[in-house]
Amino acid sequence: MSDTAWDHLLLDLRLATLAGNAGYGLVEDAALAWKDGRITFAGPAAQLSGNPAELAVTVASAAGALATPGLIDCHTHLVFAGSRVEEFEQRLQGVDYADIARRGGGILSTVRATRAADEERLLSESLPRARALVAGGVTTLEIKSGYGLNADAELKQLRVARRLGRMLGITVRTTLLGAHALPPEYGDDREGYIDLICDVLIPASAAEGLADAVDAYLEPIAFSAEEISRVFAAARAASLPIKLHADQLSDSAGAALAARWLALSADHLEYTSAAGVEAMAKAGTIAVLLPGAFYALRETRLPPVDELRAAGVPIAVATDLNPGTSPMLSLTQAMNMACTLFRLTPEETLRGVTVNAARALGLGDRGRLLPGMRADIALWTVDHPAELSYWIGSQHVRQVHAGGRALLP
Ligand code: DI6
Ligand code: FE
Repeated sequence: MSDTAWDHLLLDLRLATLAGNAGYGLVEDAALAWKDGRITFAGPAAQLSGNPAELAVTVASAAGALATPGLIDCHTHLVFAGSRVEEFEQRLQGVDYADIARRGGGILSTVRATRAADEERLLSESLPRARALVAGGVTTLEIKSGYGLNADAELKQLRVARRLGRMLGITVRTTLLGAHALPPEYGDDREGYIDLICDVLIPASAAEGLADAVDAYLEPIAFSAEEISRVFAAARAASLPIKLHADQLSDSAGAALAARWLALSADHLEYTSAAGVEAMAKAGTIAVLLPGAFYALRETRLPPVDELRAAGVPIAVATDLNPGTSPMLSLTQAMNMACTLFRLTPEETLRGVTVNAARALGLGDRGRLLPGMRADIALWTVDHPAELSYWIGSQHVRQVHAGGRALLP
C-alpha cells in the first residue's frame, strides 16, 4: 500500500453532496474516502482510479446507507444548569413567556442555577444534551453563553462548551451572549452592564480564545438597538464576528441592525419586515430559522420565508436548544418542524443544517461532501434525503464521522 493511500474508503452508499447552489447533489452507486481528516473522494464508485482494496488502508461497505455532510447545529444555548419545567407548566396554564421574564423568572431563573453550578457540574449536566445531538448526526455545534451574565460565570459556560467539543471529538463554536438579559445586581443600571460586556466580557473571552463570535438579544424584554450597537462595536474591536437574536417576539428592526453590522447571521426573524430582508440580502447575512422556539411558545407569526427566498438570503435551521423556549435535543426534529410549520422544503432544510449553517458560523471548510472539505459525515438508513425531514422522532443515524474519526457507532 503506498503512503498516498487514503485512510478510509466507504463503498456501497449513496451521497447527498449538496454540491452546487440547488438540489441534493445526489450520487448513486457512490464511494466516499478521506485521509488526514479531509475528504479525498466523493463520487461514483465507477470513477475510482483502481482496485478499491489498494486505494485505502481500510475499505468498508456502507450497506446502502445515505451519506450527508455531518449536520451543523448553528444556534444553541446548551450549556446551562437545571431546567425550566415549572415554567413549562405555568405556560400551559396560560402565563405568557414575557410575563414570566418580567417577574424575574425566565432567563434569570437559569442564570441563578448556572451561576450556582461549578464547572464540573455544568459539564455533567450539559454533556448528555451534546451527546444527544451528536447521536442525531451533528458534528459541528454552536454554543452560546448568556446564562452567566458576569465574568466568572460567562467564561465558565464558554470553557464548558470548549470542553464538550474536545470530549466528544466534534467542533464546538462558542458565542458570547453577554447581552442576553440584565443581571439583577445591576438594578436599572443598564449602561453599567453594557460597560461590563464591552470592557470585560468581550476582551477577556477574546484574550482566552473562548469566544468565536458575539451575539445579543434585541427585544423590548432584553436590550435595545443602541445598547447592542455598543456591544457590536466592542466585538468588532476584538475582531469577533457578530450574530443577533432578531425580531423573534416583535419587529425591532433587528434584521436591519444585523445587516448594518455585517452580521454572519440574524436569527429567529418571525417579525422581520421586507426592508429587513432586503438589508440582509445586501449584507450577505444568513437567516437562521428556529422552529423549536416558535413551536414551544405556540407562536403564530411566521418568518418571511417567501421574501427570504425571493431576495436570495441563504436560510439555515437550528434547534435553539435552550431550557426556556426550545428544549429540543434533535436537529432532524428542527428540520421536520421547519418543513411542517414554516413550509421550507426538505431540500432547503438539509441545506439549512449543512451548507448554510456552516456559513452562519463563518466556516468554509464543511457542509458539503466534496474533496478538500472536512471529513464530517453522517450515514443514514433512509432511501431519500427528504426522509431526514419527514420522520418525526427518527433514529436513522447509522454512523457519524468527524474530521475522519468515527464517533458512532
Ligand atoms: N433564544 C434566547 O436567547 C431566548 N429565546 C431564544 O429563542 C431565551 C432563552 C431562554 O428563555 O432561556
Ligand atoms: Fe436563541
